[in-house]
Parts: sequence; structure tokens; C-alpha cells
Amino acid sequence: VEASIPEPLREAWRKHSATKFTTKHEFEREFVRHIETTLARSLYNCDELAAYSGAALAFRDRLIIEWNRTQQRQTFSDQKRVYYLSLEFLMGRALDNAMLNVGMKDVARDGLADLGFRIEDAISQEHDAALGNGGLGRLAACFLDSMATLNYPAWGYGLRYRYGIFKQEIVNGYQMEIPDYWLDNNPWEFPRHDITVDIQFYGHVTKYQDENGKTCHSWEAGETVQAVAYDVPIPGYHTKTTNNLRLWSSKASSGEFDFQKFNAGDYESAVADQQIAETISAVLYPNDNLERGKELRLKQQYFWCAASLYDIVRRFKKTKRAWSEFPDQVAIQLNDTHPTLAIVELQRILIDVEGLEWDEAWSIVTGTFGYTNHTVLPEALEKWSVPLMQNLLPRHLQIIYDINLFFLQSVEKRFPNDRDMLSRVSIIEESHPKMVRMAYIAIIGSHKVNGVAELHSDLIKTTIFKDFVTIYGPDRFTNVTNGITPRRWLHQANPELSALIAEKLGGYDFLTDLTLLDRLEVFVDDKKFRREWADIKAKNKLRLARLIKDVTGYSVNPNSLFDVQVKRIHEYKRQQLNIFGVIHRYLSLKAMTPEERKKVVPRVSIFGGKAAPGYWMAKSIIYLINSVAAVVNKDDEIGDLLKVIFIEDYNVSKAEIICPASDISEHISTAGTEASGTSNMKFVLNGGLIIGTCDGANIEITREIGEQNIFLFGNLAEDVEDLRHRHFYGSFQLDPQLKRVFDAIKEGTFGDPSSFTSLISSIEEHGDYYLVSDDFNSYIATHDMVDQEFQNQEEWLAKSITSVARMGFFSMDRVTNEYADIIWNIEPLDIADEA
Ligand code: 7GP
Repeated sequence: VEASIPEPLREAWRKHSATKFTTKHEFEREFVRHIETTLARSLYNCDELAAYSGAALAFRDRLIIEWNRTQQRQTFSDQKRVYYLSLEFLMGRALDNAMLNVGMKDVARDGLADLGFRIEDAISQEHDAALGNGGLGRLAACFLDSMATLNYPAWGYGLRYRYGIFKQEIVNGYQMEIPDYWLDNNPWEFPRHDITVDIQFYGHVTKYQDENGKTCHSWEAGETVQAVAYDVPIPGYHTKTTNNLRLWSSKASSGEFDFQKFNAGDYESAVADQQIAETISAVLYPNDNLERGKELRLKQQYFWCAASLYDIVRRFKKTKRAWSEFPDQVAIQLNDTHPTLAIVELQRILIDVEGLEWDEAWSIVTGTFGYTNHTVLPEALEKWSVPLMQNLLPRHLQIIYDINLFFLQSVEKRFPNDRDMLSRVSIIEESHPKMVRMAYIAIIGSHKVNGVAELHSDLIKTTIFKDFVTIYGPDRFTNVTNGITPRRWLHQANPELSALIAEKLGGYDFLTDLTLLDRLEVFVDDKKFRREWADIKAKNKLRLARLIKDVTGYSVNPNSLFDVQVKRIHEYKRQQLNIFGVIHRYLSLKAMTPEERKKVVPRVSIFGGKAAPGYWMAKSIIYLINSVAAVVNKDDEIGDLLKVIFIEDYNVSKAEIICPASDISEHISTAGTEASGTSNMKFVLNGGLIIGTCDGANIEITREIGEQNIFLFGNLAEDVEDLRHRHFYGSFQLDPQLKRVFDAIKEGTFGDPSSFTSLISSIEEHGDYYLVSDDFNSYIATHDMVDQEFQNQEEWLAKSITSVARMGFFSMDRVTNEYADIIWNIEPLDIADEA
């Protein structure tokens, strides 16, 4: 408030207030000004990267003007806000998105052309913001787009990693990881050196009595690290709302510089200590669906939770409301269990700092938080060792023990004499060392827990969180099926299809109400429309063929059937099933007569995805794919009938080229393992058909688009446990077609077979946990159907169009509105009411 300009002087401010460019001419002026002043370059010295920067800075100015207005409006309205806490935001590129969302891409295209640049060349200079691993991180990014588009007062909170997910290079068929330093040349963040929070670690807790004789706790000493805010503007599509993503960066605390060491002449080690503080936000952990329990990761989690909570509480306190109103003003959503410490931290602030009683504080906490679970895989469920937590966060561990005590007391009252129940639901696992089960804190400390697709939400209620349904009743648990933002995943990734749809529907309203797509269905039989639809797919396949040529050197025939599987490499996602299927296809082709080969549909099998650096099995799957590619792609007898492609360094910007270019894509996880999947939605929305198991959102996609429009195969989730059991206690029978594939590998057809022993033995000898053999036969048979149906292009087109028309349900806007209704109890900020 002290920093605010007194009313009599404000007129001068208003007169000079920044304005947004609206014409091509004004855009050009802004562009040139930034090139010449911000970048200190000129028309003699402007390459494509500078052109990107100039355009980005011009758009950034627009965004920040709207950002400022949005923040003022939201503060003034004093409505409830939602805070989305996520350790990952997989944003991808920002410039194209900003241009489209503010509706100025055509202006920029013309302006850049006047100044000597193709807009595509400028856009493609941008480095992806890759602060995430996979689905969970991309979902967070889709949330931000949608919340801004729907005018929700919403903030994202995350970490500003210096290194995002590593860059993947394929060397001799193997994955190599290269650090991705992405912050040079990033115009999209605004450092807020005035917004800092000191974060404590280690130390000890002392008990004392306050003046009323009440026992209090104070957490003392230890080490302090400073959190500095960096703000990233998030523009909504065709709206005045530009929300904020606040990312915290770690830095040595100003008071922390060790003057004792300094005075003792140990300047170097004092500086080294500073650098240690900066390592907290240095790097994103590159694991998807896997937790490794590293101390630095726990430090990251607390650092980010504590800084965010401090910020949220500070904002609330400015309103001078009573604490009991906190849950009416603040909703906090936990993107998986990574931010679970926020629950404990809020309880700590309320009781230790603000002096509230335990029960009052706890009801505020549970009224505030919601928890989204993204996986049932046991190896991904977070647990932290008690000794580690005791050392790093001694007061938080005490509070966790108290939460547990009160919880177990209430359980015991309702289920007396059920010792097993108590040990099953205890936050503390009685192992050596003892472990803190983070998901249990998240459930106990939230008012709603949700899964991300119907099957997944059922599974968490009947398996991993079963006891909590018994304890709390079914109402604490709900489902919100995932979605994707149609702005990036249709309009931006596939501008021609978006334009064709707009032409048919009389405008772009479908981008903000995706259910309008259903009006496309009447055009299914329209010949001209079908041709245009097919031409766009063909162009998109050409675009992908060019990318493939660029990154792999292989030329592929764009008339082939493009069969795509892009996602993180994981045994449960079963890229091994896919590549074994490819080998089977290769062997079948080799066994055919030339006459028989003439009837075969040429196919390109396209893979992409990163393996966690320490995940050997995933890395050997990548190696097998590349080894098969090396043999198949140079087999002249086979030629175009089969090509195998691994696109290195799969990321968001590559996904934007890949998703519009598939004929078929693969979503083939072992039933019950993929919580939802979201690339399945991206491919269908872009007119590709899919082959998939009855898993995650595939099931609801089938419900929406109709089972005649999807290729489903494989065992059902309800049969998985039984099959696994039989693998161990019955006799394991390897599928005969898969056996032929294994024989070929063992004979050395794809190079030294010893590289693939563990991959094969996990199936042949170690119980085939992911049911590759059980599903192989139906997988192959279903691919045969795909080939057959692809030959009837008219039918195929009809399926493609019908499917797109029925995809309205999977808009992220539907998802966001459901969270707002069921979990956050929050309203959009009505722009008409603006101050
Ligand atoms: C993913 C799930 O694997 C995927 O099925 C889902 O669509 C996505 O979340 C969004 O809900 N989970 C992760 O990426 C992940 O790492 C462990 O989960 C925390």
C-alpha cells in the first residue's frame, strides 16, 4: 500500500499507461523497437532467433498489460481463488500459443513477412519450456490454459528448474541424456526480486509455555534458503484474463552468507555454500511414475510448498478476514502427492505461528485442500523415511504424528478391535526404517480425492485406498476424467483442420465449447468435405515425414499407414508389445511371396519417448526399437512395406507435429495400469483412429465415439490379478507367435541377443507381469483388422470424422468446470463486473 501513488498524481500515470498494439503497423513498430533497443541489434544483424525474440517481446508486452489488469481485477473482486500446486508444468512453446490466444497471429504473420521473416521460422526458434515428465505435467499446463480461458481466478505454483527434462539423444541406438539448460533467451518470465520467502530446513523444535500457559512449539535454527518468485503470464483464449504461474527459484539467503567462514579467510567455501542453496531448484527429477526417495527431492518439495503457502497466506491476511473464512477464499489443489507437505505446512502456520487451536486449524486445512491421484502403480506411491524427515523437517514430523494420532483414534472409535485396519491406514508404515505414506496424509487432509478417469477412480476406491472409503464413506472420493485444451491440441497443432471445422460450423466457437463439434456429424457423407478432411491428414503426414527425415535421416512414404506410439517409455505402457508386434510383422513379410506382398498395406511404425535415466528395462526397449529399425529399414526386400522410426527427444513441440499426422496410434497399457492417458484424446481429436486396451480414458473414449470407431483388444482389468497369479502358480505358456519373435531375436536377427535377454526373460521366466504374452495374439489380430479397414479409405474417413465430432467431452474446459463445481466451489470472475 505504501508503494501506491497518491490520487492527485495518478492522472499522469493514466495518461501514459502502456497500450497494446492492435494493427500490423503497431506490431511492426513494437517488433523493431525491441530488436533495436531490448536486444541491441539491427536490420543488419537480425537472424531468426532475434526475430523470434522480437516477436516474443512484443507479445509479452501485451500479456503483461493484461496480466496487470487481471491481477488488479482479481484483488479488487476479492473472490475465492484456486491455487494449483504442481511440481511439473510441461508448457511447451509460448509464442504461438500467445499469438493465437490473443487473436493476433494473422497480424504477426503479415508484420513478420513485411520485415523479412516467415512466422513459422520465428516460432520454431523457441526452446520448449519442459518443466515436466509426461502426462501429469502436461495436464497441469492444460489446466492453466483452461482456467484462464474460463476466467477463473487461478494461480499455478511450481519450481523454476534451471534444467528441465533432459534432452534425449540416440547414440548407436542407445539413449543418452543431455542437460537441458533452457533459461537463456526466455522472455516469458518476470523475476520478482522483491517477492522472496526465507525457507527453513533442519534445526530443532523447542517447547515453551505462552503467557496463558498453553504449550507451544517453535522450530529453530537450522539452515535458511531464500525462495525468489518468477512470474509467467498465462493468457486465456479470447478473454481479458491473463493468469499467473509463479515459479520459485532458490538462492542463498542474504543473512545466510557465512561470515564466520568469510572472516576466517574461507571465502571459497562460503561461496560454495551459496551454490548449494541454488541446487534446490536446479533440476527436475526425470522419473515418470516412479519415486526414488532422494533427500534433495524432499527439499524441493518443502521449499516449494512453504514458499507457496507463505504467499497464499500473506495474500489472504491482506483481506483482514477471520481465519475461519480461509476455505471460502482459498482452494488448493494438489497435483498428486508431491505437494502433500503443504497440508502439514498450513497446519503448522495456523497452530505454531497464528496460534489457532488444533481442531479449528485442522478443519480449515481440510476445507482448503483437494488431492488428485494420478497413478495406482506401487512404485510411484510416495513414501519418505521417518529419519530423513526427522532431520530435515523436525516440526513437520511431529505434526504428522499428531495428525496420525487423532486420525487413528477416530478410526479406533468406529472400528474397535480392528488392529489390522489401524496398521493398514496408519500414515506411518512400520517398516525399517519407518516410512511416511504421503498419499494417506493427502487423503486425510483433503475434503475431496479424485482419480482421473472412471476406471482409475473406481480402482483407487477398491484397491489402494479401499480402507479410506470404509472410513470416510464414498463421498470423499470422486472422479474427474482428464481432458486436453483444444486451443493447443487442435487449433495450434492442426490449424488447417481447425479452419475446416470452423468453415463448416460457421466460426471458431467450438474452441471454447468443444461439444459443438457434434454438428460435424451431418457432414460425414459430404464428398467434398471428406476430400478436404483427407487432404489435411495427408498434408500433416507430409509435415511429419519431413520431421522424420530431419531427425533420423530416413525417408518414409507418406502414403503408408502411420502407426504412432509416443509417450514415456515404461513397461506398463508396453512399447515392448508394440515392437514385438513389429518384429512379427517383419517376419511375416519375409515369409511372403512377392504376390502376397503386393496386397500388404505399407506401414511406418513410429515411436518416441524418454526413458528415466536409471530405468534399464525402458532403455533396452529403446535399444531394441532402434536395433529393429536398423535391420528393417535397410532391407530392400521389404522396402516401403515396413519402416521403423524412433523420433528422438519427444517433447511438446514435436507432439504438436506428430498428433495430427497419425492414421492409428497406440494406447496399449496393461489393463488397469494407465490412470487415464491424454495423448489418446489428442490423437482422436486430430482425426486419427486408435488401437488400445480397455484402460484409463480409452474406455470413455469408446463410450463417446462408439466401439465401431476404435480398435480395442486384450484382457480386462478385472482379469489381470488372476492371470498374474496363474503365471506363477500355474504353468506359463508363451504365446506361439511371440515365441517366433523371441526366437528371431535370440538368433541374432537384430544384433547381439545378449542386449535383449532381460527383456525376454521378464516375460519367459519372470512371470510376465505386464501380460505381454497374454495379449499378444489379440494384439496381432487387431492390427490385421486395422490393415484391412485402412484399405477401405471411405469407411476410414467416416470413422475419423465421426470420432472427432464426438470428442467434445474431452475438453479441458469441461474438466476445469467440474473441479470448480465439485472440488473448489469457485466461480469465474465475471469480466462485466470489472472495476
Ligand atoms: C499420469 C498417468 O500415468 C496418466 O495416465 C494420466 O493421464 C496423467 O498422469 C494425467 O492424469 N501420471 C504421471 O504422469 C505420474 O508421474 C505419478 O504419476 C505421480
